[in-house]
Amino acid sequence: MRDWKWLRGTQNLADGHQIRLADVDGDGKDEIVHIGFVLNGDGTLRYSLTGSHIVHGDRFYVGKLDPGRPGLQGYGIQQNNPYGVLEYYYDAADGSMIWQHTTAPPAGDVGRGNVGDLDPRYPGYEVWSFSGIYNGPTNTLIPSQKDPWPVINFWGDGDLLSESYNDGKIEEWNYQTGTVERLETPRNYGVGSWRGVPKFYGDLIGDWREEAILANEEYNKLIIFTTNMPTEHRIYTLAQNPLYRNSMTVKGYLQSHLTDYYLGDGMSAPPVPHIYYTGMSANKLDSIYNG
Ligand SMILES: [Ca+2]
Ligand SMILES: [Ca+2]
Ligand SMILES: [Ca+2]
Ligand SMILES: [Ca+2]
Repeated sequence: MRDWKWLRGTQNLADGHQIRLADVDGDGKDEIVHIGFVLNGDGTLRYSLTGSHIVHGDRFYVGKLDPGRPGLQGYGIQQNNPYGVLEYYYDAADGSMIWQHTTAPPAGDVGRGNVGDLDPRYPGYEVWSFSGIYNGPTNTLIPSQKDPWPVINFWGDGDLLSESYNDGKIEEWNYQTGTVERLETPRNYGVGSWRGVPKFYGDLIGDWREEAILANEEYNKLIIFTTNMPTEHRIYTLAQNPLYRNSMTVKGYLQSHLTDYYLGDGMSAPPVPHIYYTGMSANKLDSIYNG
């Protein structure tokens, strides 16, 4: 049974190539998040970024980007923005802008952007497109010799800093040298998807590190890359996190899955998610995670 249907009508609201499902106000109910507007769970408009000069773009992210700020934060990039906006960073609960990077209009197509904890010297996630690597919470430009290509955030090694999955390679930006190092080359073993990303990726097996799914050349086998690196960090499997799980299910341009707690250097233990299997009590789940 359908509860509601949303019609754009004459509303000037920006969409992109993907939606996200996120509980932006932390009340336990998900909102429907587009690149330029958010609908409440009952189909009413929660906020629009049109007044902040946000139009269409190819990538946006909503997650816990700033451990020092309440709630969730968002970051997005813009395509041919008539106001010259290249990228922007905002409070996901109400859409208030925290910062924007602009150029003299008309701006070109930024095309790619990504978020992740690249640099432990700056608390919170870094965000980057083609304007350099910025620490999101402080809007600080971080010196870099070579930036990682802004595609897919990937947790694959043992530390809490993000790698990226780019063009069939798993790479990590080294904050001490300011350059990109390659950890593994999955494309040597199988076929990924359009634009150099895996067929699918996510934390499907075991702990919190992510798996990349490819196919063999004959397309009759799945090839799964999982980590062989030990870690001292113990986190419940990411697929049990509501925001991350929602991220894995949406279609469109494949974009990074994010958690609703801060997963990065200096993080504190994430709270147990308020979900449990049918027929299992919340206390039982709590004992599995914390017992
Ligand atoms: Ca909500
Ligand atoms: Ca950081
Ligand atoms: Ca790492
Ligand atoms: Ca895993």
